[in-house]
Amino acid sequence: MPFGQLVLGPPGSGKSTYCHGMYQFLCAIGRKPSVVNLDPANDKTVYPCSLDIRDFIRLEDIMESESLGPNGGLMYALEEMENSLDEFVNQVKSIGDREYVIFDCPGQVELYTHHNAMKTIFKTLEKQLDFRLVVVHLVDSYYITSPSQYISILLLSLRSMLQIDLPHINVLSKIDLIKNYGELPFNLDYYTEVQDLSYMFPLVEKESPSLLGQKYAKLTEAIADVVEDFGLVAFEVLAVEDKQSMISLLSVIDKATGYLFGSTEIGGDAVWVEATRQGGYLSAAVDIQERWIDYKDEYEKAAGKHDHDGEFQDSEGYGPDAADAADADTSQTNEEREWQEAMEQWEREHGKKATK
Ligand SMILES: Nc1nc2c(ncn2[C@@H]2O[C@H](COP(=O)(O)OP(=O)(O)OP(=O)(O)O)[C@@H](O)[C@H]2O)c(=O)[nH]1
Ligand SMILES: [Mg+2]
Repeated sequence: MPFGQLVLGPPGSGKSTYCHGMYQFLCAIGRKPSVVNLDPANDKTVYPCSLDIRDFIRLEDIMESESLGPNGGLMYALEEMENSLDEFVNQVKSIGDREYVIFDCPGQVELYTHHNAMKTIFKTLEKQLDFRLVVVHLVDSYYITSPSQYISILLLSLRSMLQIDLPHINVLSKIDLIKNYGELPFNLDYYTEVQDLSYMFPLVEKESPSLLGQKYAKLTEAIADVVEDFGLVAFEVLAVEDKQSMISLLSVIDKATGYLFGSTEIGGDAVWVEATRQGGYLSAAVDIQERWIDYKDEYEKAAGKHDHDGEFQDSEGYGPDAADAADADTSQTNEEREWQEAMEQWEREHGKKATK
């Protein structure tokens, strides 16, 4: 039974970067992933692409032939794909390593909130190819810096959960940048656990002092009530280059798909599976407020990283297939050492050998 991650989120939320990072990370732990580009606008795939929708349909061609703008063109392209689902299913079937597939999806939010094409495509993968799927919904953590935008992303996440109707993991991406945006009124856990939203209301009102703004504040409060009533939304945090954050996220994803509880692992990652089954890597998880805000610099100093003032260095490889071939040898050596240390720590904590 194949497993799949459907990577969704608004434009620029970090989907393609995540697909690349997750691909490298999975390679490093011994799983054999494939990546499928489902975004007809994504003409710069940074990861090794096992199937690229752009080989069949390209946004710029649709825009020209149908005289549509980028949004209309994308909807049209996805509807075309929905109309040729058999062809798509055959293409996915023909992927060599298709036991674990990461799908890089387009960024238009209407595709996840009310349009049916994506949902039909995902459900077909589930039904016809027996995929165990999980949605990884990325939202830029910048949005938590504004109270009303925070409520908006809660609604967006809830809408996507209800529309797509698959196991859903919401993620605040680019958390390494959050400290640069200034002080937050609450600890990070408040935002990730979606705690009592009534604390947010005075801040929303302060944000919009005009008369129209007050009505807007009331609307925002009503939306917050809806989100709280459902009680479904929560967030993980992610900085793609930070291994601990990838480890935590993959542990959550593996639980959601049931990968951890499968009878056999699908390829070479027995150590990972055994350790996460017993909570070994999660027990090493750090407090996110401390890690990303209060003691960010100390953590990074301890890890031997230089402060790039928030500049994202998209070059650190997780494994042998890292895109930056020049650094491949060094990053592989570092990775192996860190992996070895993590394994030894797990063995110490559990008082037994990890089986490989
Ligand atoms: N600091 C930081 N930057 C990131 C991270 N992830 C992605 N980025 C940056 O965010 C920008 C957008 O990333 P993409 O991966 O192209 O985002 P996307 O969601 O695929 O964008 P679209 O396909 O256009 O919707 C790039 O400049 C990335 O380098 C992260 O974890 N930390
Ligand atoms: Mg992209």
